[in-house]
Amino acid sequence: MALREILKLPDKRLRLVSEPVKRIDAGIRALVEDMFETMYGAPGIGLAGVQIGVAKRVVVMDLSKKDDAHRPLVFINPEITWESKEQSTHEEGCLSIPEYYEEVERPNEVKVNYLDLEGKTHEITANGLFATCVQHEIDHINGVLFIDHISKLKRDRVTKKFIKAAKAAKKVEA
Ligand code: K1U
Ligand code: ZN
Repeated sequence: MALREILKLPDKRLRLVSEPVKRIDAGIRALVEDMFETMYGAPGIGLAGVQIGVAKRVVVMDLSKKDDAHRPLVFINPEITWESKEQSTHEEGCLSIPEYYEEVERPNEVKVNYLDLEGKTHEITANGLFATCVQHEIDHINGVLFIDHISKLKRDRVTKKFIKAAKAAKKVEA
């Protein structure tokens, strides 16, 4: 298991469209372990492979409450098969855009088809925080960030802030 670096805005690799997983092998199982260690370490409630630089359609999540037992969830090749017409708004954050939170409107309920680590197909219905988080993570594997769902003014403002921070960090490195 390894704690991996989480890519931050404006890293262009966050805009890659991830490739489907063809075979669930030891490499995928090791990737999932690293993703859980990285997500719990951050801490966060979800993580997509692309956020640690692995553009494969793998997502992990854990929506359990702080002092409760972990409830790890793995989604391989997840696909939204249905979304409700009804929309709802929730505040979102992103480990690739640390300390920035904004309200995002999305379908209230979605059905998601995916494979588990054994290669078995599942279809789940998600609502509330589960629906918000799974849509946020599926966006990641399609190269979409939650700031793409907010106003251009807000998106430009946060993007500029992160470009400036990345330049300052590069200067310190040099
Ligand atoms: O994909 C990511 O960047 C992870 C992100 C998931 C997410 C959060 C909220 C709404 C939609 C998607 C995060 O986990 S941000 C951190 C966070 O929400 C959190 C951190 C510690 C405790 C509880 C929540
Ligand atoms: Zn995110």
